[in-house]
Amino acid sequence: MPAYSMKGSNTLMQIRTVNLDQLTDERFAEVSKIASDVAGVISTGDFTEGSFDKCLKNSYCELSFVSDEKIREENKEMRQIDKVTDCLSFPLIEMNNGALTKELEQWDFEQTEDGDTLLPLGDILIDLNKASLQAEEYGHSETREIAFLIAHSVLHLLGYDHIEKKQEKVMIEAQKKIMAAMGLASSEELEEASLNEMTDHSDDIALPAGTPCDHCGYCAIIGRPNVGKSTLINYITGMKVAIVSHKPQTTRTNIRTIYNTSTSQIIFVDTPGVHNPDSKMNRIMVDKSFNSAIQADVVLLMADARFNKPGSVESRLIELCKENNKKVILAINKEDELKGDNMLPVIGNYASLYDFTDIVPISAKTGRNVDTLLNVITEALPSSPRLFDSEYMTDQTEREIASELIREQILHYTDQEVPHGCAVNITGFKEKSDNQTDEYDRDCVVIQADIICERDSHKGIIIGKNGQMIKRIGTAARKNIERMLGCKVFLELYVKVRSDWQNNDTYLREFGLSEEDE
Ligand SMILES: Nc1nc2c(ncn2[C@@H]2O[C@H](COP(=O)(O)OP(=O)(O)OP(=O)(O)O)[C@@H](O)[C@H]2O)c(=O)[nH]1
Ligand SMILES: [Mg+2]
Repeated sequence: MPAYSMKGSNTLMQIRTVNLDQLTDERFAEVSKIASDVAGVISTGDFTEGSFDKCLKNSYCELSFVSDEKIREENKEMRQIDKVTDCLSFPLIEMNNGALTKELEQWDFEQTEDGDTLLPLGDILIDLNKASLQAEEYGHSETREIAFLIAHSVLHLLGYDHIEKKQEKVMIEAQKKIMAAMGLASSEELEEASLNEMTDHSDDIALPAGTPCDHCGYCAIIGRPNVGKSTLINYITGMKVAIVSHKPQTTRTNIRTIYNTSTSQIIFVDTPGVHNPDSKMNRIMVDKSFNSAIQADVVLLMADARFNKPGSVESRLIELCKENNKKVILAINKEDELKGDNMLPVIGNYASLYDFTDIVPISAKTGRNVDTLLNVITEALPSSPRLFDSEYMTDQTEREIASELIREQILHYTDQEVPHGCAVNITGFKEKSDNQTDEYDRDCVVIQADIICERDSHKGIIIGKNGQMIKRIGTAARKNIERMLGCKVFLELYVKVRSDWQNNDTYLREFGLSEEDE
């Protein structure tokens, strides 16, 4: 028995279009018509499991046409890819290739004024400007490209994906069927070319630990919260090893990531931002930063170019380096935010404080000068055998990164003290595979996680009205975890209240935030 009852008029799935890109009325009507044609084909075709038919015919999604700027912003927020893209989908229902993977509940539905039940499937954003450029590039009509993108995005809402080859095939087939039913079929190569590409790291060269290196060692990145330490390591590794947010105190533990060239190896330690601790957890975080600086071969002190003078945190860190006689490189980050030659006074204000090995203005966000910084760090490291195999990218386990990717979405979607009072504890991480011979060939991973918060009121905010907030957090986190693991993920989130957990040794240990975890 389903956990819901629905009364509907059994019409067709609707794609409700929204004009956020100042399209003329005529243009908006034209593209809305394409959307409605796609909805018609999907509603009457065979793209969802039979038992979902009634739901599909009483469902809707919202499609907004947006500018380059808006889609870039959303792409960056949701997928950490700072690029204009053609379309983005934000599903609300847990599905796989048109079949529900979790039973629907009453709160998944909305009631209309007529007493009918409607199922919201999620939201889609499409950039028509990008679509036009792509149509030109692929040499087909703009209508075809727009129809393709709408169909592609709706399929995503229905649980189709192209992360794994097996899934990709199913999605391409569905996509082709829709285009053919609309009279817009074209060659297979075009379909495949239009699917988003995944980054491939497979061309890395294998350099085992123990082989001689001209320069090899540890570089601790320290600085106040929010200066961009994690952004820098993600840029350098080309991977999302550390979560980033515009809110301070994002990183809670030391994260090691490794940068290799054929003659060098830098083991970066991203550390929690140094601040005045107000709980046991925050004290532990600051101690982790200090300890990693003390133990490192070279310290990378990161400062924010927009504050042109060192503050108490920078002075305290410089003092620590002096006491321990450390080699320190100063990176002045966010130089993209400065106008003209305002960098020179900032450099001047720091240069007199310490005998820095070098001072390098950078932008961790755009990558400007990061290559120079890497050269300066490499030169400052001792000659030593390679300490880790070059394939080894980070000391974070998949489980730990998954937990951080969930916390990242809590930071993204909630405000004030809620995100800082939360921890995520992975309680289940089960890999499932049909292939008994290859342990890496997993079909999906089922993850259960507790979101721990400090108060009942916070729990209410995280769950949200009708569970909408936890659903958004879960969907966004699941997509990022799937990208990291390269397979389908089923994510179950539970919100629990543990007051004052940040001062409780047992909880800190359980959530991987105790002193002994180093
Ligand atoms: N404009 C600009 N913003 C940046 C740059 N580097 C990082 N940011 C932004 O600064 C914010 C903080 O970045 P993080 O990398 O999380 O900072 P962090 O130093 O690791 O912060 P904690 O983990 O809290 O210590 C994010 O919104 C980043 O997008 C940069 O070079 N330029
Ligand atoms: Mg950080």
